[in-house]
Amino acid sequence: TNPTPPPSGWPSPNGSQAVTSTISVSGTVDGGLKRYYASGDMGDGGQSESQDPIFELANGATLKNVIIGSPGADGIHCLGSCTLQNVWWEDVGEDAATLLGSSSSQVMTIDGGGARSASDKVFQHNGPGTMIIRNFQVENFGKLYRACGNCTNSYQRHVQMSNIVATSPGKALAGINTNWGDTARFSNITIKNDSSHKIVICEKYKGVP
Ligand code: ADA
Ligand code: CA
Ligand code: CA
Ligand code: CA
Repeated sequence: TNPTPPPSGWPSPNGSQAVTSTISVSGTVDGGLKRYYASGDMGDGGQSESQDPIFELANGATLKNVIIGSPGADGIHCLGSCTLQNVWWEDVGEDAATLLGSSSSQVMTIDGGGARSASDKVFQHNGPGTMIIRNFQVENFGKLYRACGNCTNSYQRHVQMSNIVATSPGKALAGINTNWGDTARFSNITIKNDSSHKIVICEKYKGVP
């Protein structure tokens, strides 16, 4: 096969919009590469777990061409299957995006875009199902993906990553709970500027409900 290389270079925003309450998305929404950032009491983008998402996607929704600025609060939530296409996080907040929902057949697809400055997690998988991350770049991060280690539903979760460029500093591409049957698949992974080999591909955890 001849994989599509991930996009390189960060987009410059077409203007900025302060978001003071979560924007609900259903169907397909094109953000026009505007920068959206949290304002008011949404959250400061630190590590507090009580922050609001900037966007919340209904099952079946697609959000494309969006830049999440700073503060990023709790990023983007998906309530079921969803697609994030060409979405960029300039300074990841508590995390960048979360898959919630309750169907084992749901799929969240992140295609294109990138994330930087994530103190901890970028993509957080709390519901069951599969997260697909492709054509994506990440730099200065904790984990690119984490299957929830303490969610009360001990779901099986799956992740597939392809065409990823991860630039140091970073800790791990994926963290999964092998006791719950989680799986992770990787293809075409490029690690950059990591001469002391600190970035781990997959960390295996024991999930505790
Ligand atoms: C942490 C926390 C989880 C969940 C998650 C999230 O991993 O332990 O319970 O809150 O963050 O959704 O951000
Ligand atoms: Ca969290
Ligand atoms: Ca950050
Ligand atoms: Ca979160």
